[in-house]
Parts: sequence; structure tokens; C-alpha cells
Amino acid sequence: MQITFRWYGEKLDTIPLSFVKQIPGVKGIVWALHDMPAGEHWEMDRINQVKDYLSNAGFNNEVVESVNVHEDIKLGLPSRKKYIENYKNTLKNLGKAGVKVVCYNFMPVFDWTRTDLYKALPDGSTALFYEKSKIDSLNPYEFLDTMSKQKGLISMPGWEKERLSKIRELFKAYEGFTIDDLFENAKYFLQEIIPVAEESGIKMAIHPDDPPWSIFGLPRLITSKENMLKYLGLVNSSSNGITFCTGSLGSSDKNDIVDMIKTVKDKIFFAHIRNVKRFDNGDFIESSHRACDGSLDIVEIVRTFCDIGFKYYIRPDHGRHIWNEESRSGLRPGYGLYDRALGIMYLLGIWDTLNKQKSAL
Ligand SMILES: [Mn+2]
Repeated sequence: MQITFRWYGEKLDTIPLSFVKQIPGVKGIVWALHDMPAGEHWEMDRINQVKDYLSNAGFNNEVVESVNVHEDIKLGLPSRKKYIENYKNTLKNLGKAGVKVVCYNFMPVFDWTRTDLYKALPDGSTALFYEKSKIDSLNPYEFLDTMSKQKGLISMPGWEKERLSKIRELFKAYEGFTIDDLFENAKYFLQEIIPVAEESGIKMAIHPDDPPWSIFGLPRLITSKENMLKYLGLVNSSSNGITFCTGSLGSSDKNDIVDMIKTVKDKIFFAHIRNVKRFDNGDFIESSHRACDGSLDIVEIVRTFCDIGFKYYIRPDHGRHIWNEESRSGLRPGYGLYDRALGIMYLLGIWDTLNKQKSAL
């Protein structure tokens, strides 16, 4: 496995790459052209600019997160043809620039969803929190109104101002839309882009829905083992795979994470490993990576990745905000430096121990 770190680019991220370089084990930066709206074609010179910048800082550019899928593709509108063509051209360019894995998601309207970005944990740190009763009781417009008041949200992928200003139209477009419709449109998308990904040497890795259940009456695809297998079966190809996000899938106690990793092992090209603490009422909060701090046994999860001989990319996903980091301007909720660095050290500690044990056998 190879450790990576998500970084939002020279203009948008306040963490210098020279700091990331001091976290042991990080080889690659997970990047994207975050200023590009979904559906646009990524030009070669812009891609190469990032590649050079990363390479000068001592990192590879092999993982992109995300190339966002335009809403018209998810909805299956006639205009999807144009956006799919752009998507294919972007993949071709990324392949030429040495990109190996492209993460994306197929979540209607809302990307990841939380109700509080700075919920206090008992130790005084803060983290992303999901309060089920709040989501169940608010309509999407009220929800959006509450969320837009929270610092840093609008700068987060999937929550762009322009996109959210169209929220009413989007909800109208999804009226009567079922999960079968969404699977059908995903199949059409995959049939179009997977051959291009294959030719370009790119593995497509869909991110699970976060949280893994339907919200505001919208269907969600990657929520369970069954749906994951169904999605992988839509187009059978070594380029059709998964970003295995333990925190997203693990927000539901119905998902047995270790069993899921074993089931789809050959199709995991990218892993987000983080812990999450679930509560009996359906709420959850992101916790430190340590197994005993959350509901997921991160030691068993890393052991499973080690057992399947996982050779692709891993990143720590989100972290808590610690050491007063949330007061820093430009902080992206969940994407501070410190707790993600601690997370990496925890993952490497487990990984190195397991490998040492393995080689002693
Ligand atoms: Mn994730």
C-alpha cells in the first residue's frame, strides 16, 4: 500500500506541501482541479502544472479525487452526452499525465452530509457530526440554510455556491426518481467511460455514499455490500472499482467492514481509512483513528488490507480539528494537518507491525 494525503491545491489549501513532506510515509498527493465545475474538460496544461508542482515538492500525482460527475449524467438527461464526452477527454489527459486512479461519486444533489462541522468531543477537539433527527426533521432547503452558516462549508467539494443555488431545480428534477433509475444511468455512464479508462491506464474508483442511506428522499447507490457488488457488475472490467471508505460505510451498523473488504478485495483501488463513533439513535461523529475511540476496529481493518496484499493507495481521510487548528483561517472542515498526520502514524504503526510479524513467520 502507498500512503497519500489529500491536498486542495496551491491557491485553495493553506497547508504547505513542505509540512506534508514531514509526515512519514507520504508518497503521493491526492489532488483535483477544484475550481473546475463538474462536467468541464480538464486541459492538459493545467494538469501538467499540478503534476510539476507536486513533483517539485517530492510527491507523485497518481490519484485524483474527484473528477465530479455532472448532475445531468446522474439524471440521465439528453445533455449527458456532452458531459460524458468531456469526462472521457479528461480521463485521456489524466492518463497521459501518469494518473492511475480516479475517485468519483454518484450521489444525487448532496455530496457527503453532516449537521455540525465542529462538534466538540470530550477531549475538547472538534469533528464532523451527523445528527439523524435533524436531517429527518428538516426539509433540504432548511438544512442548507443551517449548513451555509457554518465556517468553511461552501469551500468544500460538493457544496459549491453555484451548485447549491440551483437546489430547488435539482430536487424537482429528481422527483419520482428511483434507485433503479440511478443504477440504469450509472450503467450508461460506465459503459461509456470504462473503455476509455482502460485505454488510459486508469482505475475508476467510486466513493460510497456518505452517509450510506437515503436522505431527503433521494436514492443512494453505494450503501451496502449488495449494492457495491451490483455496481461492480454493471460493467465487468479491471478498471471498474471502489474507493473503500471505512468511515462512510461504517456510519451504518448494518455494514460489516471487514467482510466487505474481503468480498470486493480485487476491486479496491483506493482506501480512505478513518474511524467513526456511532450512537444508538443513529447519530455519528468522526473520532480519532484509534480503534478504541470509535465504533470501527481499525486494527482489524488494516490487518484485512494487509492480508489481501493491498498494493494500491490509502489516505487517512478526515481528521478532527485539534491543537486550536480550527481557528486557522482557510481551514477546510475535516482536512486539517495535525489529526490526519496522527492518523497516518497510527495506520503505519499497525501496518509495519503486521509486516514484521509476517516476515518473521
Ligand atoms: Mn471518504
